[in-house]
Parts: sequence; C-alpha cells; structure tokens
Amino acid sequence: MYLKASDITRYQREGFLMVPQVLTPEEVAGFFEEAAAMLSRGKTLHWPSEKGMVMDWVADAEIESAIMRRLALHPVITGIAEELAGRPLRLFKSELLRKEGTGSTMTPPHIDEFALPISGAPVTLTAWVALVDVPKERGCMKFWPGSHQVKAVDEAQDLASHPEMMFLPRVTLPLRAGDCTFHHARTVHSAHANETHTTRISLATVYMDEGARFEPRTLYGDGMNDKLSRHLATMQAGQALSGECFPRIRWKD
Ligand SMILES: O=C(O)CCC(=O)C(=O)O
Repeated sequence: MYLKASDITRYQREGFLMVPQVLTPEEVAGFFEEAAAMLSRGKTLHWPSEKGMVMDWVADAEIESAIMRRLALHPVITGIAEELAGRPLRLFKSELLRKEGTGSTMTPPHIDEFALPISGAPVTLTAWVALVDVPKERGCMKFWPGSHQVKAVDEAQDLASHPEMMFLPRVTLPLRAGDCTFHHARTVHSAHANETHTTRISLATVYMDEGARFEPRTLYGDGMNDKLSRHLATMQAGQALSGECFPRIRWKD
C-alpha cells in the first residue's frame, strides 16, 4: 500500500489528493529531459483563450515516447491510482502539458468527464505529475473539494450555467517537481496563469475502469489528428476500451 486509509477516505470525500514526491529527483531529471525534447519538436495541440494561450500539449505522449510511457505506467503512480479507485484500471491517455512562462492564461474551471469519451467508468481519474516546481505563480492547479459529488454539476455539463460554483471554497495546490495530484473526472478544477519566466511542464495521465466502454462525445476529437483520436474514430459506441491501446495498469494487493 502506498496510501493511508485516511488518504483514500479524503480522496473519496474531496475528489482529489496530492501525493508528494512520487518521483525521485533522478527520475524527474530523466523525464524532464525527454519532455523538453518532445515539446521542442513543436508538434503540439493548443488551447487558446480570449486573452492568449491556456497551454499547449503533446497528445499521445505515451505512444510517442517509450520514456513517457514509463512515466504514465510508473509503478508508484499507477499503484496509487488503483488504491484510490479501489479497482483495476486501464490507461486511457497521457498528455504532456506545457504552460509557457509570462503570457499563458489561467486554465478555466472545468470537469474532465464531459470531454472524455468513456462510459461505464465511475472511477475515471487523472494523475498530474509536475516535472518542474509549480508554485501558484507558475500555474498550479486549484480544486473544488467535494464538487465531484454535486449533482447539479453532474447534470449541467457546463459550468458557465453554474456561476454559484465560483463562490464555493477551493484549494490551491502548489507542487514541487516530482509531486503528483490525483483528481476524479467529476472534480471541478482550474489552474493559475504562469506569470514566471519558467515553463510549467507536467504529464497528465487519465486512468479508467477496467470495464470502461467507448461513448462518442462531441467535445472530443473535433479536428484532432493524434493517434488516439484516429483510433477512437474507428470505434463503435459501447465497444470496450481495451487491448493494446488501453493497457491494464498493475493491480497491487
Ligand atoms: O494543467 C492544467 O492547467 C489543467 C490540467 C487539467 O485540466 C487536467 O489534467 O485535467
């Protein structure tokens, strides 16, 4: 076991958990080197905002790079994910995120579930591992505790129609390089702008229930040409998200 029972209870209550130093400094250095090389190749997707750029990212990081696949399937991270989920999981996708220094804008509050083409998977969660120090000024994440259990948000699919969410308490979580947050797919979260001169780099990996099935979503994949989107385009609604593309991650007793 990597976690205490109280960590798991807390995750279940709040919908997120920060676990410090899941990576050693040596691991961070190795993964950072590969991440920087991948990002420098420039093949990224972009999330623009009215005021600038929220971030850009390498989709399919774990397909493009064996080193990133090792990080997406890292035994400590996947072990914690399965302890939080309480059941076997599969890897859905892994994205290498970049929030450029001085100029990138905040990540707006959102819920991942509505952008994930996954059904029958009540335990979908994301591991977000920092490859540089991420204080608030560099764009650390914020989470709305307990929001994964709010029915109104569950049904609304659109936070803009729930302005009251903006008046609920939220938690700002600065991370050191090698720290990792885990958040439930229904937890409302956002991130600050990067106001520093250092680029924020992290890997966000989505894990899903072993029995997850494909549910086409209009929000997903429009205009995207990454390998995962192309693979999903060949799938039928209700088909199992399994096989080589969506491997089982380990299950620890
Ligand atoms: O990195 C960010 O700013 C947001 C990431 C996010 O929304 C996610 O990993 O689900």
